[in-house]
Amino acid sequence: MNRKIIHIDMDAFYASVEIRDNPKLQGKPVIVGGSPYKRGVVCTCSYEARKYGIHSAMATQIAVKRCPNAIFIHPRFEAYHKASRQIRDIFYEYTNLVEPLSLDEAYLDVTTNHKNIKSATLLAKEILAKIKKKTQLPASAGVSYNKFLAKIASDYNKPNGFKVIIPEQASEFLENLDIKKFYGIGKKTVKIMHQYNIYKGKDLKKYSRVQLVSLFGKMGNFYYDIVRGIDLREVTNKRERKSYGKETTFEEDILSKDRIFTEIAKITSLIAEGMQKEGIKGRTITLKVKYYDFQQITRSISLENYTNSYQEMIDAIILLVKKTEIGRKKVRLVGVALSLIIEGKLQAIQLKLPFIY
Ligand code: TTP
Ligand code: MG
Repeated sequence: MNRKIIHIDMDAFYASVEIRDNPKLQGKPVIVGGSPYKRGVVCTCSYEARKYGIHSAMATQIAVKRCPNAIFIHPRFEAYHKASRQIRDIFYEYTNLVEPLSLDEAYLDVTTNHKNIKSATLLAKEILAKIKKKTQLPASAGVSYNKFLAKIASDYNKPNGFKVIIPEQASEFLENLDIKKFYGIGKKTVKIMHQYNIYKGKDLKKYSRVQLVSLFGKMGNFYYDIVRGIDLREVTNKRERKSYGKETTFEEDILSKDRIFTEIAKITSLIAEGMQKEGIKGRTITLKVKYYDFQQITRSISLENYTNSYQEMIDAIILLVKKTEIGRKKVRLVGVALSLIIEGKLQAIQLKLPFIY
């Protein structure tokens, strides 16, 4: 059965967040990274800055030479993390099979999805619109039947890109694609391929599996497959997640048991909500308390069953609070975490569905 994979990648991510938060930067060459006068590097830059040949990981001293008018901004990671969480929350509205590759990109397997929508094109468009509405940030999407093609598709028309590659188009698309654009073929390999007259997919296709393995080792197998549109890697949400938790540091130290409990309840409710969205459950609940004098304690309890229910968590936490000095000693921080995490039941793929775009 053909899968339906969407790859979403935010455009000029850090720079777009900066431009959104300071509209005066709109249309200008914006560089997020180190200072242009020190030995720093470019994290990313706006598409306007890219016209000057500036790119990620370039020394800022070179960037400023290429574009003296560029506006340099120090990264604000908190803002990027916030946007990243927002887009992930949107992804989980559609499927549990979300595989983030970094803060700004993820694969989604929407073969079956929470909306019961068959068209992956429609879903991808809806996701892009939601991202725009929620974050006011630009993103690109690629839709295809495997990860490799979905990733290439999302990169194809950036920024604000959208591309679908259906199975019938894959062969021709890949034959005409520049080898440099093949995700997974690094710069050094491209150089070697050029020496063997491999510039496009169709040139790569002339080499047998045995030849490619003898040239590139194990990776030769991968190259042989991807140029034929074969990539069986699954979208996996099985990140090794050991715990799921949140904590709050109070603006001032608090003595009141009620006030502290209200904060604990808030955190717990966010944890329950987050875990339910991701379809994960935990069995051990830990309460962390840091007192005004920075003394820190943790109290844990293991439940009989795995849970992501707010009520079950809070019932256990009430017992844990009794084992602390909350109410008797001022508190500066509280945290709650669930560990022994398991994935919830992944949606079973039931039917042999036609590949509808
Ligand atoms: P990318 O998705 O590679 O780049 P981008 O989102 O800035 O631009 P686009 O996808 O439109 O080509 O990386 C996402 C963010 O990760 C990027 O905004 C900044 C950060 N990053 C670095 O800090 N250093 C790097 O070398 C790279 C590649 C990215
Ligand atoms: Mg990006």
